[in-house]
Amino acid sequence: MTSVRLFDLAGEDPQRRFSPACWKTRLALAHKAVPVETTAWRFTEKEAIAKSGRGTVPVIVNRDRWISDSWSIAEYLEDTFPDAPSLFGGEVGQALARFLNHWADMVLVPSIFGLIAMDIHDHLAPQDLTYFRSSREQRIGMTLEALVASRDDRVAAIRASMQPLRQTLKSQQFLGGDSPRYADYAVFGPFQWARCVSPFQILERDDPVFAWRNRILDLFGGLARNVPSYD
Ligand SMILES: N[C@@H](CCC(=O)N[C@@H](CS)C(=O)NCC(=O)O)C(=O)O
Repeated sequence: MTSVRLFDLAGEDPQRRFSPACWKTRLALAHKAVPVETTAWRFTEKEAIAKSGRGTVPVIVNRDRWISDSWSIAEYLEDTFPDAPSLFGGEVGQALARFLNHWADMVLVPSIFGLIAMDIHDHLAPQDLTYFRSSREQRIGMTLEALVASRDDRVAAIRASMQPLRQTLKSQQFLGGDSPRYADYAVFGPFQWARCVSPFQILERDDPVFAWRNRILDLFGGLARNVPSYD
């Protein structure tokens, strides 16, 4: 099988791959056992992914086909490699994974960003610093420093908001049930984002969510564990 190219967001250290969305795709490719070659990509390298029609990663290139957006990529992989283990476990699983993917992007990502924004900044390549700060500060309406200043006061509420996840993982090993599916990778992405750039402890060590996160870190020979990261 020819390998797929993945444009993968990197920090100043080209091995520090910290994008939550790229981690979803990285794990989806591993789940499908698709060989991958990654290209370290920085926020300001828009021209390198112009053929995808978007300015965000992940982007994959399979033969001469360019695909962007982690959800679209997951659907593409499911359709293109039907004989490999399923990412969704059928149409119902796909529909429910869509919800979890949106929950991860719209609830988890903004919450976690408020805890790690400065840590992301501090790991960026020099050429990305101004772009990252100005684009994010415009979005949040304050400085990165002001956003994270109260993180110690906010983390308990963020942990509490994860209660549905925690409760689910008390009765099953994975969001996919007995084995991991794309829903797991979609929710794991934001936790791996934090782990790759920040020593800040988002999850308590006795949290079932932490144990689940460790199970994902162990998958595929420790693919997500054995990278530049904290803890
Ligand atoms: N919903 C998109 C989100 C993609 C996205 O926002 N990616 C970020 C990295 S995590 C990015 O490339 N940002 C580029 C920028 O901010 O200019 C997906 O899942 O692929």
